Amino acid sequence: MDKVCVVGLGYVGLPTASLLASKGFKVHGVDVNWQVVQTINRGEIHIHEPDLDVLVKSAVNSGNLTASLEPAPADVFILAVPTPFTDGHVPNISYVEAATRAIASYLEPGNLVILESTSPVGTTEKISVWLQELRPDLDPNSIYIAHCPERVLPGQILKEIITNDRIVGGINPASTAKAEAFYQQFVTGEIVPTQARTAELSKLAENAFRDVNIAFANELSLICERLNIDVWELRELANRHPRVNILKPGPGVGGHCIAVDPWFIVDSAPEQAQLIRTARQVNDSKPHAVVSQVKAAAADVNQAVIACLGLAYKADIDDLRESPSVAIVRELARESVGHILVVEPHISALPASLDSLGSVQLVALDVALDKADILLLLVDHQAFKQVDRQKLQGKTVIDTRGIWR
Ligand code: SAJ
Repeated sequence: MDKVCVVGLGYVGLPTASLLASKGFKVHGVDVNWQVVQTINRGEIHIHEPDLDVLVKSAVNSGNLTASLEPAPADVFILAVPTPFTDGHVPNISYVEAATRAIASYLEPGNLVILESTSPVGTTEKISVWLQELRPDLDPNSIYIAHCPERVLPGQILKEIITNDRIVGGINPASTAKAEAFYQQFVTGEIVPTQARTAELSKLAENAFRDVNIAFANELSLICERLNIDVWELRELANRHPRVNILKPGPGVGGHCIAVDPWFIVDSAPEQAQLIRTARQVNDSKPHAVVSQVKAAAADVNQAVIACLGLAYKADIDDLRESPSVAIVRELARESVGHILVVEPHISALPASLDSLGSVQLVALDVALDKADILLLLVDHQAFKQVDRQKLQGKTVIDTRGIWR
């Protein structure tokens, strides 16, 4: 079986590495963070994802998964590093470049390099150019390079890595074929060949599609508030049409994908990407609209105690990245809107950005329900869905997820 080197052991790299190891591949994982490397080598994990702990433990115990700061020779190199954006929403592919530099000296003729990170159009071709500069001794046709964007949904990663269809786009037909053959060994979904640039835009388009549709729902929620109409009832009614499927409004769009990737399209085609840009702006403005709602409610109460339920960017996960809930709590605290309590069952300490404010307190759900004048529901966690509705009596409830109707 192929030897695989996975660079970047985060939400995509670690599940991929441990899954491959469990299928019998010899996998060497690489991360720039020494603590992450040590944790994995102990058979433990540094991120929360259902069943990942068991998989990593058995992968490490079997001897098929090792981790270190440095790459090692392999047949297949998978790059799964972050691709954030810088100020002004410009994509930052410096981690992809650093990962390419890190593996360059280990490459041998016949190796396959796969970029799984969500990337702006043209990034896979750049890897080819960088490698030609770094390894002039290698015949460029002897190294196969392809983009196979990850499409897994946090919370269901281990299932979706296997069952999702995969798009595989090489920088040339030989690279596409080689990457197809690799994924065929462990993916049960269909593997669909294309070119690298099309694969890159396809992934970006998927997340932009979702963002635009959520923006529509969020805009409707603002329209409904203005017209004093219940957006959740409206959505249910409209969705009875056989060709209408309005997504759910919420406090804004979070996570490291949907709130980020559409900007990569805007950056590469700014004049054409009007709707995609506007959708981003609509979704980014939603947290402020929620803060305004809370301020209006708090104005009627003396020294209001505001309980904010949920910090994660979506239900039943511990991931706070780009979370609109964190932004809302921060804005409420900075503007001293009231005394702020936070409930987040998936974390044991506040993130530094909230802790440093000094005025935000992490409390248990019961305490929040007991003390709050205003209950601000930000995440539809299971624990919040089960709240006894009697406990909401006499409080001002702002339910951004529509779970307590
Ligand atoms: N959200 C709403 N209303 C909805 C659906 C979602 O407000 O009706 C919000 C969520 O609360 C959250 C954000 O949108 O804040 C994003 O959540 P999500 O579940 O839509 O997506 P992610 O970011 O967890 O994962 C997405 C997925 N992409 C698509 O569904 C097109 C996943 O398949 C990708 O692999 C992932 O991005 C990624 O890594 O790119």
